[in-house]
Amino acid sequence: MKKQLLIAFCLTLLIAIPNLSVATVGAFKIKDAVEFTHYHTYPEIEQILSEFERDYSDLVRLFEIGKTFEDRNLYALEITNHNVGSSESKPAMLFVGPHHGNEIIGAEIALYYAWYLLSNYPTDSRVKEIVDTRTVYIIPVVNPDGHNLTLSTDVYGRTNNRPMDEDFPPDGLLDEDPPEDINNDGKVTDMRLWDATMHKWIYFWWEGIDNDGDGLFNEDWIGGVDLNRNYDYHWVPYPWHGEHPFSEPETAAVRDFVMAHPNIATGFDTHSGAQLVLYPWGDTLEHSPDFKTYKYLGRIYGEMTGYRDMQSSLLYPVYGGAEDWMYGNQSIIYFTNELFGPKWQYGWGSWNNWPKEYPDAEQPWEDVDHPDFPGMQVQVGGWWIFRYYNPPENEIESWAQKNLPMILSLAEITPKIEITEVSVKSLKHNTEIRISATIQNSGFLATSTEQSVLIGTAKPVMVEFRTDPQVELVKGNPDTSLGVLQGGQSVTLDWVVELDSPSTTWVTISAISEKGGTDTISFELP
Ligand SMILES: [Ca+2]
Ligand SMILES: [Ca+2]
Ligand SMILES: [Ca+2]
Ligand SMILES: [Ca+2]
Ligand SMILES: [Zn+2]
Repeated sequence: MKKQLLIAFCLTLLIAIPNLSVATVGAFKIKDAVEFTHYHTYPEIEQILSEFERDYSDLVRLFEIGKTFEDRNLYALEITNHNVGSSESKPAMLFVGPHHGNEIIGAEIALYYAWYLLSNYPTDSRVKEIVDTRTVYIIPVVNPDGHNLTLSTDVYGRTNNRPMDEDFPPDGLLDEDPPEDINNDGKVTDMRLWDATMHKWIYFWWEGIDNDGDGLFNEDWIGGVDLNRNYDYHWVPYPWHGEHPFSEPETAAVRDFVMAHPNIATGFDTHSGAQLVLYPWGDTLEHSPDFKTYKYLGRIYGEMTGYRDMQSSLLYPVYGGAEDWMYGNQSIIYFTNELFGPKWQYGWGSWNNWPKEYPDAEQPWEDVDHPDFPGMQVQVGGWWIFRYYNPPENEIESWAQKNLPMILSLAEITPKIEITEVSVKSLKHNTEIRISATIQNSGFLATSTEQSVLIGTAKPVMVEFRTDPQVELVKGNPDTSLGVLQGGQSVTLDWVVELDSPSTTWVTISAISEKGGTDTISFELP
């Protein structure tokens, strides 16, 4: 007669249901240390990052991940509670700040996100859950050289600062004619010249002089490689895309960091100049293999932010962009927000109406003495391009708050592997024991993207069963592949072990997922 249920125990872990409702974040706490009332210079950003590392040592590690062309440090901030599991054993979310140096609002939102997680950790259960069970990586600025150029000169520092001849045909001179702030009002705007014979204004896109005397104005700016065209996914060879994929130190640093952290399951990238939630593909109008997921999440994130959601390529095609590489190559569910600017709801025409929302986007025209046009009437004014990409300083915080629910959600929706239930039953004479374990993906996303399955890089969820080498495994495998686990899906596995005689031995069961993290349970038998 079999004795049944000699011992049985059951572990039921709390399954966190990802918060996908259109809810705002909780009440904001009194801020300490960081004020979001001005645009931080890169040295100030570096200072804040090191203060985070100093003040929150249990939760933060700061990595230097490379150097820019001008030798500035590039950083990745890691946030997770190291006391409840290593950062590598948890599913991760990646925040990527500005590739385009003029879109500096993205750097503020990076800081805001980090500050929000750290300062609210002790008191906010939602933040605590994220920081305990997920790893968040934040690269605050991909293009600090352009960020610095923009903040210090108001020249639109979109590209990186590697000198490049942008004349067509090339004139052999590098960066010889950037725009200048002729009237010293701190703003680089547009310029116009009065044509007395035709009785009309001749307009120039930018304020500046013809530095090299070639008859062209502002035709070769500082730098020239658009970092968001330098990734190795459907890269195409234009001069401003770099010499080859990852030719630039900034993108190479991002690549190396991402490839060294395969636990990254979701990502959020910042751009500006519109108000949009974008998702892959960027280079084609075709739908991606994960389109359904993107569309579903995009709608929710569009509601959360108030931005329009759409596939990236509907804005304009981007070849060699970060988004396509992160998703297409690294299998990260990756969104890009255009954080601030004319609402795309009205198409490109909305650029003309933007000064109605932000009057300083259009500056009054003002006479200047222009060295290239002596005795002629020249005015500077018109579009102040900075305001088409970045909100006034007193609105930085509100634009951060607008984006935060989506950013928090992206950390919460990762796959998450958990061993939710274990039972142990004695089958006969205390020597044959059956062990069952239920492995669940308690996250919203599947453990692999459809794209990674398609290109053959998807890693199956593996379950390892380990026990004393003396113990014979009579049923079940030491290593079991579960393939892909969809969000919420669970699988129960059985093993039967035979002991020589009733004795105590140990069992360790681990469930391992590249993007869903690792869970391990150890216990003793019988
Ligand atoms: Ca040139
Ligand atoms: Ca140039
Ligand atoms: Ca000016
Ligand atoms: Ca020139
Ligand atoms: Zn951009």
